[in-house]
Amino acid sequence: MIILQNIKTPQQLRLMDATLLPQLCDEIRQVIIKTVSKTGGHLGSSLGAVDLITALHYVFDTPKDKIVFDTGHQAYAHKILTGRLDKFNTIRKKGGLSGFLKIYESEYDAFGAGHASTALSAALGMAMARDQKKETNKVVAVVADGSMTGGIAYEALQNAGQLKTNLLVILNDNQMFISDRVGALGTFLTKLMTKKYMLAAEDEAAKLVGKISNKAAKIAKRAARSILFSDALFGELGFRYYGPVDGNNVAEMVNILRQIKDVPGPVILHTVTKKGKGYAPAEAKPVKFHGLGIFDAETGETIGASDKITYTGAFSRALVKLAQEDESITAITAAMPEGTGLSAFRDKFPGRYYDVGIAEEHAATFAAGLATQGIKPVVAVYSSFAQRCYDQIQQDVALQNLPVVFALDRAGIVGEDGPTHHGVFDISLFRNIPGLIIAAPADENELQHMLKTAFEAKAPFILRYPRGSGAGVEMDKEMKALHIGKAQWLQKGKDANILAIGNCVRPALAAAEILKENGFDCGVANMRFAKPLDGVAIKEALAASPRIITVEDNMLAGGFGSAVLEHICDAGLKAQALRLGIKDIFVEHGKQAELYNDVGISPAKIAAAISKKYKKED
Ligand SMILES: Cc1ncc(C[n+]2csc(CCOP(=O)(O)OP(=O)(O)O)c2C)c(N)n1
Repeated sequence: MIILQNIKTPQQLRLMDATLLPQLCDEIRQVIIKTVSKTGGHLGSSLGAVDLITALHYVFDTPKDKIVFDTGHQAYAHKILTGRLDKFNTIRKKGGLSGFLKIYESEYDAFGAGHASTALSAALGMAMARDQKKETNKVVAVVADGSMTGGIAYEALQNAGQLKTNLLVILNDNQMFISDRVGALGTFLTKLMTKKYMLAAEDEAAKLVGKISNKAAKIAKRAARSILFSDALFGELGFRYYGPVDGNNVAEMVNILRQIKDVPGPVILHTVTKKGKGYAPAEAKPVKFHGLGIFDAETGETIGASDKITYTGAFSRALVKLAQEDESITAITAAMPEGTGLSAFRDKFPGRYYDVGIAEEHAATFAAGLATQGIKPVVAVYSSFAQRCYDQIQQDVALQNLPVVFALDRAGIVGEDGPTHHGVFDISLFRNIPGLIIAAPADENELQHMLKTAFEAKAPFILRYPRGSGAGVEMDKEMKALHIGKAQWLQKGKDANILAIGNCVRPALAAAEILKENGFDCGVANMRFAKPLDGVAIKEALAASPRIITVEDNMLAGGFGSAVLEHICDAGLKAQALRLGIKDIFVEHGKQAELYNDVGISPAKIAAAISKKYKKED
């Protein structure tokens, strides 16, 4: 770290001799590899963007000039170059740096993100604010090819074409999403990359005037490009297109950025980079190294992976099994075949599998369309990304009572990815939709039965389950459909009863054990369904004791506990109630278990809350 240790700010970077930039980029890469091997994180995208980010901070006057990173998972070099090198080893740890960008973490983080495809809109807003205030700073959006598949990116593009303000969009094309690239946009970008004759034509144009002056040559180059690409997609949308250029060549990036920095109006610079650049294991296996846990930096081997089946794995297996028996079952992912466990389905049933790109809203309505024709679609999506499709689920699916299954993985607190990724809103968000069923399994075995239930329900169905290992329970050989809206009593208590849902059932049981040791007889019901609720079980709980406790890994506002209270009120029942779940805060990042403990959903914390509320009243 000969050079990097002396760079505390981008201002210092800009004083450096440009010839040293390649070495600086190497040093940044070494820091990223070493750190992420110990913390886990988004490695491949960040390594690929090092040179591009270094060139941006070298050429632009940050933080006055604004750089908006889409999603933010590729921006580790940005953190390192903007005064956070010393804290970089805390990344993704509780109290440490976020794995994404946050406007309250640094003045250099112009805009926070975590969900894809927002950079163009945010950057355009900043550019228009600048114009309104008659300021002169530059605004740059850095968007990768995957994030360009999200609908909001096009909404922004067409708006930018209309507004015609100065805005530079770096389209960072690494030809990969998390998984292999999908979609027609990718084909279009590849076409641009392979149109070598365009570059040849540009050189010809430059040669014609090259001897006259450098400036003239540059203008000729630009003219050649804008003519050659004038009929391309971006040109039609009002953008001037430059590229493709080698985004992993920092010297070339500095040159081109200097050339186009002052070009007026909306500009797209198409950079081509390699995911995992500079780290052989990540270059060889870009899917594995997109985002991963700790690993051996020497070999790239993962360390300490659990051999218990995950909820995702249980879903994946159950789905393949069910699809073997029913060929109308069809699976849809929004660019996450590995994360959602659909890759096994894809490999087995390629004709019934769709990866629609980072387009959750489209995925939902596309599934609705399939369902109108008798297909049984399952949309496998992370809970947090499903937030994007409230309208589609409400209007296109539920209002028409179409039997689409939404498998919401990563429901609850997810851990290190933090507040952009916690799936703690879905019960509140979707519970108000008439006719929609919301189920949550207490373990991986129940998950497989619920998936069968979902396909047989003939109604819109949300199945939500958490990130990580299952409980390690035995898996039944046969899947059976459950009674929709029926809870399961695990034990009934005389002193109080916990009504728990999904991932909270086991901590609730453990809490009841702790209370029992203190002579407090607490029952537990696995409620299974947040909608429809089991009114009979609620009545039974209140018959045993007026004291009930609801436990959920969702926001308390409008969540499962609220549903129980609504039922109690509407049914004219009387109860003393305690609701445990996530209070009115955004949960930060950290280890899943420590965050659950922080929000009060751990056996000890649940037991303590119950003791506090009810024991004193005795
Ligand atoms: C709305 C939304 N859906 C899904 C994701 C999960 N996700 C994170 S990065 C990524 C791939 C992004 O691909 P690209 O923009 O090409 O960036 P790269 O990782 O290749 O650098 C996906 C699907 C997300 N962050 N946001």
